[in-house]
Amino acid sequence: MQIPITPNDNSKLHHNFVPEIEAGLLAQLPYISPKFLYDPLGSHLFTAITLLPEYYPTNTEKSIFTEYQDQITKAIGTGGTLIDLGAGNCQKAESFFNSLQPSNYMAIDFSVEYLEDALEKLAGKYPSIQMQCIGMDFSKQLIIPKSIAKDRRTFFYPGSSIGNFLSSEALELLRQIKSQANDGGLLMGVDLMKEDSVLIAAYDDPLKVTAAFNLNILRSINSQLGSDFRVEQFRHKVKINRLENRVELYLEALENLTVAWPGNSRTFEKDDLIHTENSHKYTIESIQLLLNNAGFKSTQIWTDPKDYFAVIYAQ
Ligand code: AVJ
Repeated sequence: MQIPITPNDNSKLHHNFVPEIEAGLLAQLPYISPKFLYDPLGSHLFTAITLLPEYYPTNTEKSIFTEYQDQITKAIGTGGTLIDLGAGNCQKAESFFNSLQPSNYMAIDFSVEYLEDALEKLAGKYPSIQMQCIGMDFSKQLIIPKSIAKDRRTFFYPGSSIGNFLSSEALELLRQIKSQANDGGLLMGVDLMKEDSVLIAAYDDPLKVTAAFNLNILRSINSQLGSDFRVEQFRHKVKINRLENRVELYLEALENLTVAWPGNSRTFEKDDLIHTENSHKYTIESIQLLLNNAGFKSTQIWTDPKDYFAVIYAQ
């Protein structure tokens, strides 16, 4: 059987991330971009996070998708191209295939190896949908290749991944989505601000899956940079930043240490922090304002009974 995946010249990332990683490690307040969390092991650890009962975003979003599937489908309409931003294992998009019946499905992710496996399985299951996958770091710029159908595009951005961005970056990404949607729109999941105890349980879970996910970024960096980070010299740390409306993830040095890589090194003292992720939490008002500023004219919003999470269709 022929599997209708159209390989794309862009389907592999050839980008050199060394300068970007180095700049973060040498900064006064060191940081690593959260996109490096998603190496092959990290992608699997993230999938494990989504299965944790404490990690409410995934199960709450799913319950909203299920409860309001008809309304969501009606808002979007059938056919057209479905563009999945951060597709991962493509499961969320698949749950809309039967109702939305897209003609084309384009899966985009930073972690392309994981994506290719997922898409190959999917293509066999839905022979009537044209499928493409592409490895892209759309945190820098979102460019839909010319080869992708010019018809109505629905961008699918679930899971509140928008939360990784500062509001200026989120605004820029949403503008780029709006300008490439043609007369389509954006179906997005957004995590809402809530009490500390729920956030802490979700980001510092008792099984320590999130700790493993966060610590694995050091191995991911070792393979990108050729550095010699030792995972056992760090611990996972979570802070709630109420001023900036976000959960912050860090790796804290457990002892004084030096990390070296070709051409450079960095010394850390005990208790020094490496910032690895921001997960911004919105209110209905703040996300609506952001979408309006990005050029979206109308929004439809669905939430769960506890107002933990919102699903939004914006046009
Ligand atoms: C994939 C960015 C939405 O912020 O909740 C989960 C990543 N980090 N646990 C989030 C994450 C720690 C997740 N996003």
